[in-house]
Amino acid sequence: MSINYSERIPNNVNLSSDRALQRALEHWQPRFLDWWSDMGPDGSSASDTYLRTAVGVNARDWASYGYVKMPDYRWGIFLADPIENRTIGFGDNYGDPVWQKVPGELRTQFRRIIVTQGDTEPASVEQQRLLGLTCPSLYDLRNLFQVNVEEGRHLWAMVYLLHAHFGRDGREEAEELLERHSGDLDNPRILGTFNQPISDWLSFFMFTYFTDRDGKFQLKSLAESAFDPLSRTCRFMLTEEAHHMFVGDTGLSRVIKRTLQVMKQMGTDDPASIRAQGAVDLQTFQRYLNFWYSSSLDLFGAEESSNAAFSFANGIKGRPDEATYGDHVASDSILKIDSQDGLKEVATRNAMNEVMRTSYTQDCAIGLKRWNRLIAREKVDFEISLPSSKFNRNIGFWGGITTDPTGNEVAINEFDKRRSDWLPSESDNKFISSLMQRVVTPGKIAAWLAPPERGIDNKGLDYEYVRLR
Ligand code: BYC
Ligand code: FE
Ligand code: FE
Repeated sequence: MSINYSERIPNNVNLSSDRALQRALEHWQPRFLDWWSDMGPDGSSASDTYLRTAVGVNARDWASYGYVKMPDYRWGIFLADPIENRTIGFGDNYGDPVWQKVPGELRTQFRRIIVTQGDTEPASVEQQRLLGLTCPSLYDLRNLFQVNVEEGRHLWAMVYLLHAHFGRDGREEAEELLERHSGDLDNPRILGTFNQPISDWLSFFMFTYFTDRDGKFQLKSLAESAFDPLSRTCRFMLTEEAHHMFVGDTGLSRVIKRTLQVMKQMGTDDPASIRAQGAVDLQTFQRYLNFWYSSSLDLFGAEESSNAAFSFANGIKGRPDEATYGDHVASDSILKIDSQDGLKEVATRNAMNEVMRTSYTQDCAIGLKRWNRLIAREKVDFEISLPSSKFNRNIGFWGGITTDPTGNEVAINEFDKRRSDWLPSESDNKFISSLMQRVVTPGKIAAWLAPPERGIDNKGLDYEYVRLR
């Protein structure tokens, strides 16, 4: 299905055939642009950025590259092609045809989940608003901007569903998505992690590695939905999402590579000496990882959740890669989950958040394996690890319980004493901030991370990915 770019709102949903919907979205569009100009990447609007824009929804040739001023980016509404005769893949309605409309009795729950998904997208743009001012290279700046415009488009995707399927309530929710703001004390974003500041690029890479990966898993589970327009929307979003995690994965690899170079040159593993050379010591890296990973684990919700059971039973949200499971109804099995009172038996449907969190953890571990190979190759005695899923949690069985990174419970005063060994401290933040010097000469790269292995779209590393104005 091709994308119509002659319209004000590019789309492949035949928007012009529904005048009321088209008008409603054209009414929302200037508000979105105002929000982008107030809350989007700071000081970026006049610069030409080498961006990819979606031009189709096929796996091959779906994007084209070119210089774009971000306010002119063609945000639009793109759904993956329908799958013929698609049937519901899980829950009480397993095997029935999928729905093109939201069943009346499920409206509230669908709306809530679409709003929650939609809320994270502009939140992340707000969190990353100032990073351009301290970019380590033009290559990295371009990647930041690419992520930002695509998160903006993901907001469009959810706003389309709200407008097209939820009437007046949906339109109101779409307005509110532009009114809540990350970190706003009176009107914050819905989920915890999206109110955390991302004020340096180490945090940005951690966020795109760990938090965008939550996005991957949530989108995969919504791609299973019985509500077909939601499924098709999320399937296309996943195409864009892969690059966000690539930015995190390669960004963190480059930080480690640079640290290892410095350690080798200086013949030291002393954090202070490594810092003195302007690189990130592995201990600090581990603390940032502990923070962003544990915060992202909370995004899956509680281990035992009646919301999750309802969503699964009613076809709202399946498991990522549902087809790989044997039992798609999951109505008479249990899962044993570690709680403070020992192993707790939870009905599988109520444990769906935990099922997803477990697959997420396995996916997170893949990058660490690679990073640890880099470290081992240099004969450095250090292993980066994911902390226990009990560590530093705010949601679920372990919310508010103090443990060490291996998951052993410790008293609160012990936690407070050891906190700066386990989580980024003020002085860590200060040090990392001190590394954040803006580098915008084509081909040059800040000293705290290694250059990328290759450029974007077969362009060289010295390509002028952003023409700053
Ligand atoms: N912070 O029954 P429970 C992305 C609330 S990332 C604050 O376990 P449920 C992206 C919960 O809302 C993907 N509150 O909840 C990444 C509930 O509140 P109420 C985003 C939290 O519903 C990077 C209560 O606690 N997409 O796309 O089973 C850049 C009880 O919890 C949190 C989605 O999340 C938290 N962390 O699960 C850009 C998909 N966790 O109802 C973008 C849509 C839980 O009692 N959302 N609560 O007031 C969902 O599927 C579900 O809402 C959740 C929560 C999985 C998030
Ligand atoms: Fe997104
Ligand atoms: Fe993303």
